[in-house]
Amino acid sequence: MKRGDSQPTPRHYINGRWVSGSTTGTSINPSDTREVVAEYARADRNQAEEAIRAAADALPSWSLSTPQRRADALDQIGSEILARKDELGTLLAREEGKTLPEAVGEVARAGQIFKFFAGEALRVPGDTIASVRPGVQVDVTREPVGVVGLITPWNFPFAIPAWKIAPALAYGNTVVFKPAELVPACGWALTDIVSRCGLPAGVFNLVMGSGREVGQTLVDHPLVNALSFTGSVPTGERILQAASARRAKAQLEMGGKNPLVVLADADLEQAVDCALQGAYFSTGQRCTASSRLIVEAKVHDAFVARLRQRLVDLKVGHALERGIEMGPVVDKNQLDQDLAYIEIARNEGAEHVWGGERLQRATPGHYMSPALFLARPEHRIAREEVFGPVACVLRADDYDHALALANDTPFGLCAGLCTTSLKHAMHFKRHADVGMTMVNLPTAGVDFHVPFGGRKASSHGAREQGRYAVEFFTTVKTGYMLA
Ligand code: TXE
Repeated sequence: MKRGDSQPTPRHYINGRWVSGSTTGTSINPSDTREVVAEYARADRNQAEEAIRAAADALPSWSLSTPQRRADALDQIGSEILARKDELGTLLAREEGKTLPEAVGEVARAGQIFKFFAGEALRVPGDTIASVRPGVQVDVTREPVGVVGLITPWNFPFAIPAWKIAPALAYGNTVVFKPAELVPACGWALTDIVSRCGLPAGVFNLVMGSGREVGQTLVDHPLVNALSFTGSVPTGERILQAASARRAKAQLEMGGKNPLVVLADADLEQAVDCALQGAYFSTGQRCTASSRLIVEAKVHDAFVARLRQRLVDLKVGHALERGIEMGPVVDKNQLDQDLAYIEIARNEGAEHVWGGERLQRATPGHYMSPALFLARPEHRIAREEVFGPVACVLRADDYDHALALANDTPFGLCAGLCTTSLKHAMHFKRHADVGMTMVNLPTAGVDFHVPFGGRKASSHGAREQGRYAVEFFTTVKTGYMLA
């Protein structure tokens, strides 16, 4: 296997030092599987425990650090990420396979998140409230929740770690960060930047390796006070059970089967654009992807014809190639999963419109064409998260039927609506059973300074991002004093 041009050799970062792993692993470029992106250290249980103890030892002092110190550190991290966004974006595109513009955009967002939480570190909220008893003063203050374990997926290897690490540090917690195994170089590059912002040893630790060994050690360890996880539903459920059993705080962001409703009065070009971006960009590997396109009967055929044409024209290829609109699938396992769902859809009688085939390109990679089916609500392709460039269209009789279909899912992350009707837009915003709604916008692509999260099987615990992140990363104390 050939090596990448500037191949990093990621090591763990434990107690302020870079350390080798008990074993090593490789991450591979999904656009060109001959290319090793990184040979990285893999931790065992002992190293994970070492990182947890370092974070626990650093907690008493860091939890009392001044907001100014935390703000300065986060601001410095954000500045460096933003200054290096093209270089880091290239690394991300090589390791995860999203297109270069998507990758640079994600890195920039990570930088903005650190800048945002630099500000929030200076605005830790609290209350003073009049007591019901004479002469008594009451205040409500927030303290760090403690040692936090951050377990992240491969699909946003800069942005998701950023939106967990930044608030964790802003509110005075210490961190053990475990990135997904497919993207160690991105986790390491972020840690490299964090390691140079003046944090005391042990405040921030990186351990790479398997979910089963390293991740599970974080989940089970009594010194880890809180766990913030993004990933699949089965793993999230296991983490929740284990965390609840030992009363650790848990925040979970998991899957989605997000609807985009297109009403007959919508601007059709805009609706097709929303569907294309929401369902297929980032190769459909987003928890906010619109994988169910619910279209009112009157415009159903016209919508399908236009979307099909856009899919025929969509340029799929090497993530670093100029003009490419959709990169490869992240790895062979995910590609197999995507192709298996194409088979399931065909076998269950969904009508194939376009795509869903393996593609050959100049470099050997995990390429597939974007897939579109016409489905019925009971089809698995309309109910289960595929996590690839695969979407289905469901026909709706009218708005009420479309809303019912939109809510007919175990998930509840986000929901989109394309319409020119203010009445329907307002109704949908209120009645879609999700954490985020988008009107005349793609379901994927959200702001960095407002809450992110869902309902039902999609999420558990306090919201991430924006001012609401304070809920998870702090714990409240009520103080009474006789004046
Ligand atoms: O997810 P996992 P994977 C879906 C998507 C994908 C599938 C599997 O369908 O095909 O999940 O992806 C860590 N204790 N999504 O395997 O297993 C793991 O190492 C503690 C959708 O990547 O959930 C990684 O760091 N940690 C989703 C993280 O959990 C454990 C995004 C996520 O891995 C662990 C990602 C354990 N026992 C995948 N087991 C979305 N909707 O955003 C694993 N991990």
